[in-house]
Amino acid sequence: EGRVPPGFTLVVGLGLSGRAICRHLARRGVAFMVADTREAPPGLDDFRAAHPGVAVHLGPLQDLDLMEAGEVVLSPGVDPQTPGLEALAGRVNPASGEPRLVGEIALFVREAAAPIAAITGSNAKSTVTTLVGEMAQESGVKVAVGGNLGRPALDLLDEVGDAELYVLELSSFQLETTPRLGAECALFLNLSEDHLDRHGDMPGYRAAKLAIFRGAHHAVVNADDPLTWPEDELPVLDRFTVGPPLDNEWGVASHAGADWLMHGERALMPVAAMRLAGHHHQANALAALAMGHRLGFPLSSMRKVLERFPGLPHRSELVAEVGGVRWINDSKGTNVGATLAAIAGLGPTLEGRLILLAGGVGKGADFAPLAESLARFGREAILFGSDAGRLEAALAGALPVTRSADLSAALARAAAIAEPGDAVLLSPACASLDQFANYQARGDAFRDWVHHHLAQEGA
Ligand code: UMA
Ligand code: ADP
Repeated sequence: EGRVPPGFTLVVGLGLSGRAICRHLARRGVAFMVADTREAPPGLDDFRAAHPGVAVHLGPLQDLDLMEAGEVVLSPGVDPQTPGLEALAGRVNPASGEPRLVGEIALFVREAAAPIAAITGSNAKSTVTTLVGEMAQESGVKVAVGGNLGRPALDLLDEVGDAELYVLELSSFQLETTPRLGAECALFLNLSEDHLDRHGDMPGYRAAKLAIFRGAHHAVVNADDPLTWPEDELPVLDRFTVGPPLDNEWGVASHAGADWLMHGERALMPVAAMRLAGHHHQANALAALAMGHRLGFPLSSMRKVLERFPGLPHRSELVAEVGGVRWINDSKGTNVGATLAAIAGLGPTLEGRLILLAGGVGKGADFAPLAESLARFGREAILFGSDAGRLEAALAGALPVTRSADLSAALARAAAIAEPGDAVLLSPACASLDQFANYQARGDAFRDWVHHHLAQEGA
C-alpha cells in the first residue's frame, strides 16, 4: 500500500487538468505526488518525462493512505465521492482555511490577479466563452481564455503574463470543487439534464452549477430558465431572453420590420447580421452581449464579433453538401438539450427530412424529450453505442429507428437512405467515451468518413 508523505499535496488525475496542476505546483516548488484510479492513464508517459522522480500511484484510491496529505487537488473528471476520498470530506486545510479536497479552479482563484468572467450552463458554454473572449480582444483587452473549453485554467496563470481579464468556461465538475470563485461576472446560461451519473439528480447538478455565483459581483442569467437564477441575492443581476425584453433585459424584438437583438428599448443589431443562425444562437449572443456590457466592452466591438463568428467546429458544423444532402457534425451535442437545439435549428430549414445519428454514453438522461421533434422533422434515427437500446426505446414510436454497430456503419446506412433536401446530423445526445477518445475524435471520424466516401464525388 502506498502512502502520501506528510504535508505533500496529492494531485488526483493525469489528464489535461491533472498535468496542468502538476506543472503549477512544480513551478512553485510545492512537494506533491500523483494518483490516477486507472492502471494505465493516457497522460502517464508525458507526466513521467516532465516530472522525473515524482511518485505516481495507479489504481484504486483505497490502496493509497492519504491521511497525511496536506491538500488533495482533484481533476474535474474525478468524483469527490470516489472510494478512498471519503475520509477527507468536510475536513478543513489549516493552511488555506479551505476544504482539504479542492479542484484546480480553487488553486487558480488564489493566484489570479485579474478579474474573472465565468461561464457555465448545460449547453453553449464553449460558444459563449469563445464569443466573450473574442469580444474582449476586439475591445483591446489582454484576455486569457480557457477552462473546460480545453486549455486548463492553471496554464493561463503562467503562460499569459499580465492578463487583464480571465474568461473561463466552467463545468459542474469544476465548480463542485471550487469553494469560492469570486467572479467579476458570472453567467449561467441554461440547465437541462446532463451528468446525472455523477451528480445523482437535477437538484444535485444544479447545486454544483450555482457555485458559479459564490462571491460574484455581477450575475447574468437566463430569464427563460429559472433554474439558472441564484438562490441568494446578488448585487447586480442581468437577464437575457429570446423573447421581447422586459425592463432592462437583453432580448429579441421586432424593429424596423425585422428581428433585432435588444437591450431594453435599445436596438443593438439585426438578428440577420449575425453569422450564427438559429434561436439558440440568439440566446447565446445576448448572453455574451450582457456579459461583455458588464465588463465594459464597447457595443461596436461586440457587434463586429457577432457579425464574423462562424461557430466552433463540432457544433452544428456543415461538413459537406453532396447531391443535395447536408452532412452536419454536432458531435459536441453530448446531452439531450444540445441535440434538441440542433434539431430545432436545422429542422425548419430543411426541404427534406433529418437523419439523426445518435448514441454513446447517456449519463443517466431521459431521452423521451427527443421523440416529439424527431417525429416532426426526422426520416430515421440511426443508433449506435452503449445506450442505443435506451434511445431506441424512447424513439421507436416517433420515427423509423435502426441500430448500427458503430458510427461508420451508421454513416453508411445514412448515405443509403438520404434523399436530396435531407440533412444527416451527428448529434449523439451522449458522451463518446465508449467508442472514442473524446467528442473531437468522434466528430473527426464523421468528417473523415464524409470526405473520404462522399465529398470527392460531390466536389
Ligand atoms: N479519470 C479516471 N480516474 C482518474 C482521473 C480521471 O477514471 O483518476 C477519468 C475521468 O472519469 C474522465 C477521464 O478520466 O472520464 C478524464 O478526466 P480528467 O479529469 O483527467 O479530464 P481532463 O483530461 O483533465 O479534461 C478536463 C475536462 N474533462 C472532464 O471534466 C471529464 C475537459 O472537458 C476540459 O477540457 C479539460 O479538463 C481542461 O480543463 C471535457 C469534458 O468532457 C471537454 N467536460 C465535461 C463536459 O463538457 O460535459 C464536463
Ligand atoms: P458546451 O461547452 O456547454 O458543451 P457548446 O458551445 O460546445 O457548449 O455547444 C454544445 C452543444 O450545445 C452543441 O451541440 C450546440 O448545438 C448546442 N447548443 C448551442 N447553444 C445552445 C443553447 N443555447 N441551448 C441548447 N443547446 C445549445
